[in-house]
This record gives sequence, structure tokens and C-alpha cells, in this order.
Amino acid sequence: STSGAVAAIDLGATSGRVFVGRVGSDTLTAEQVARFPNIPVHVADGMHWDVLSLYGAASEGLRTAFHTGEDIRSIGIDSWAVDYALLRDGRMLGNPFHYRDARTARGVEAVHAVRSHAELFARNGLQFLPFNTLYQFAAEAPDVLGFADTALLIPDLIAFWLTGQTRTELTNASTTGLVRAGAVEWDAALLDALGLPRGILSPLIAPGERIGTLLPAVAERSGAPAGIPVTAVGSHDTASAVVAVPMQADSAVYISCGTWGLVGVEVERPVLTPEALAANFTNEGGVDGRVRLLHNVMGLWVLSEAVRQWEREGHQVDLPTLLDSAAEVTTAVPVFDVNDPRFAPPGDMPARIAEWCAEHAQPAPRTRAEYTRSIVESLAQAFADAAHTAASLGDVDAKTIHIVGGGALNELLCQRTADRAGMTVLAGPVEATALGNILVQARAVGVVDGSLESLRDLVARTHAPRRYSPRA
Ligand code: LRH
Repeated sequence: STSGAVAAIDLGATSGRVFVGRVGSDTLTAEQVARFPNIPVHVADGMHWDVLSLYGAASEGLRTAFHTGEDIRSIGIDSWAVDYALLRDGRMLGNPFHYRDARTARGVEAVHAVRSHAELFARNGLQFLPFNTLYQFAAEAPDVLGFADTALLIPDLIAFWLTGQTRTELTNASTTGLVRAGAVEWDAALLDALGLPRGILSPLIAPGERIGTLLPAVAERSGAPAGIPVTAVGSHDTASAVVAVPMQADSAVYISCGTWGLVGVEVERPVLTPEALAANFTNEGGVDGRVRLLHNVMGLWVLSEAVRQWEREGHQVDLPTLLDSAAEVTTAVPVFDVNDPRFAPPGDMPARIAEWCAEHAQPAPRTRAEYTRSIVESLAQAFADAAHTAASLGDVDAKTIHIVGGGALNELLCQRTADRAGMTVLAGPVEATALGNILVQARAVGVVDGSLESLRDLVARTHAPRRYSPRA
């Protein structure tokens, strides 16, 4: 049987990683060869990604990958969605803004003055999120946007630096709001209506297609043989994660749980019904033309920000110990609305939770263990609610909830999601995003073949999920 290796770059909101993936008819592994923190930087004009240092660390990771001596046949890149860099003549004009930067508010106002959310949803099928790329474009200073000749989403920017080619990968393009739901071309009419320049957008490319080959200078620095292709994967991290959910798509809900909890189902066609609009669901593009009908729920962000706050206050916090103590809490804790916009920007989460409780006549948690339990219970409730809504909107007879990503390691969260949803939770793989990236590349270079179903079958055979049955 054939087998082969590929390299995957996965940039998350809190860390970036590089993997060597090995794939064969009965093999699927992702060996992490580099991990580096992703620390946003606040400067006078706002909150930015330090994208050069991410690129530098990812390139170092590629060097390590090529030094493993594996016969690496392709490189693929995924990252968080929506954010972009502006360039002119190939030069980046500034550090990309972070989607949590407050500037998006004025973009929302400018766009909604022209098109309501309902009108936008009818075209692009997206959940209202203030940081969708179209709002960010509208928040740019007009002369900056006018000066740029190219806008590249984060994975496309990395691919450009590796290959010199400018393309926009489709699954991530679907998060911009500037592609009609289910379509494979930019929505020129919407761009015109919003007064946004069409010329800065690059041709779309589908997962599995070749973006280009490593530039000779890049190949030399990475110790890579000449001619290594960079392959488009589901470059939206969530799209890659959904590829590697070991599910039967017609009877399962998935939750890709990292910084965010993306809760949804996979469907064949966009669901643009009044119910989907009212539930604020999104129709994002998936690999192989599937549609990810999902809801962005708060994820581990609120917990990691709470931990950061406690550390700022001088406490030493060990997450596993904290979660153990949270599991032992027996007093009732408040279940708050994790999707309340007050929890989106960085800051003092325990204080914001206490403020929410005061406004809703609920007693605030008293200890760090109680806060942690309250956060986990609130996430589990939001996951359960969104899971049922996803199943109903997508007309899926859901029997199980698959949790993939870092959240699959959080036993309390998995169990309480099962309990609150009244459904079995199957947890893992933790590295679904990297595995999805790896699988799409492996298929593109001919190491495996077949449908998403057969790729998922390989994941199921090699990464048995952990089962949590619902308790009364
Ligand atoms: C998760 C994610 C999510 C987006 C958000 C910006 O990493 O890509 O799917 O909505 O980041």
C-alpha cells in the first residue's frame, strides 16, 4: 500500500504549530515538530497579529520538518478566518488587525447603512459577527484601502510568502461575506454596492488545488528539495477540522472547540431560511463543496482569559488542577450567556461574569473553582443549545455530538455537554485541524483517494474517540 508524508502549518489564535503528517491506507499520524505562541500586540492604532514572527516561526518549523528526513511531498497552511493583510507591489502595508480589535464597530455601521444583516444573509449566508471581513474592509481608512493592490487572508499571505502566488482559498473566502453562499466566485455586485475595491481580491482556489511551488530562496532556507508544492487545503482552520471529524454527517453534530466553539452540521446546500437567520447561524464553505452550517459559540477563550487574569493578579494557575477542583464543586453555579458581546475583547473575565450575574439577579461565583465550573457549565449549555438548533436547521437526525480540537481534552466540558444536550459525546481527535489539513494534501498528491466519507473513516480507524454518555 502507498504511504507518504506532508507538512502542515496550523496557525491558531493562541499558538501556531507545524506538523509532519504521515498517511497511508491504514495510517494517519500528525507529528508536531514545532509549536510557538501567537501573542497579539497592542499599539496606538489597535490590536494586531505579529504575522512576521508567525511566518518566521512557521518557516523554522518547516526546516525542522524537512530535516526529519521524511519524503515530504507537499505543504499546506490553515489558520483562523476573516483576518487579512493589505499589500502593494508585494509589500505588506502594515500588520494585520486582530479580529478582536474594536475598530470593526464602525465597519458594521458603514455596511449596515447600505445593506441590513438580513439582506446580507440572503446573499452570503453568514452569521452576524462584527469582525467578518467585509466589516473590516469597511473600517479601513479609504486611502489605505485605495493604496493597496492586494488583500490576502492569513493562510493566503503565508502561501504568498512561500510561493510568490496570490490566491484566495475558498473555505476561508466564504468567511469574508464577499462570496455568495455556495458560490465559487467573488460577489462583485455586493463589493460594488459597498464601495469596496474589487481589484484587491485574488482569484479563488479550491482545497486540493496546487497554489504553487516553494520559491527557490525559501526552499533553500528550509532545506527543502526544489519543486515542493504548496497545496490549498481547507485553509479556514474550522474547515480542516470538519474534514477530520470521524462522523457520519447525516446523523451527527460536530463541535470544533478551541478558542471558539464552532457548533454545527455538514449539509449539501446552504440553509438560508428565516429560521437560520433568526438563530444567527452561518453557512461557511467546506471542503469538496460541502456547507458548514454552524454557529460561532464562545469557546475556551473565556476560560483562558480568566486564567490570564488570575495570573496577572499574582496567582499561579495550573489548568488541569483548576479543572479538577471545578469538577468537585457541589454548590450551584450561575449559567451565564457566554455569547454576550462583553466577553469578546481581552480583559478581566471574572469581573465581567460577576457583572453579568449582578445584572441578572444571580449570585456570582466565589472561588476560582466556582468560576471555572460556571464557565464550563455555561459553555456546555451554549454547546447543547446550538447542537440542537444545528440539527433542526440542517434537518439532521443527530444521534451523537463529536467534539474535536483542544476542547476534546476537557473531560468536564465533554461530560457536561453530553449531560446538558442529552446526547452521547464522542471526543477527539484533539488535532483534527492538522489532520484535516494533512488529509486534503495527501489526497491531492495521490497518497490516499476517495470522498470525505472515506477520509473520515480513516480518522475513525486510527483515532478512536472517547465516549461520554449523558447522565441524568
Ligand atoms: C476558529 C476561527 C472561527 C472563526 C474565528 C475568527 O479558529 O477560525 O471559525 O470564526 O476563528
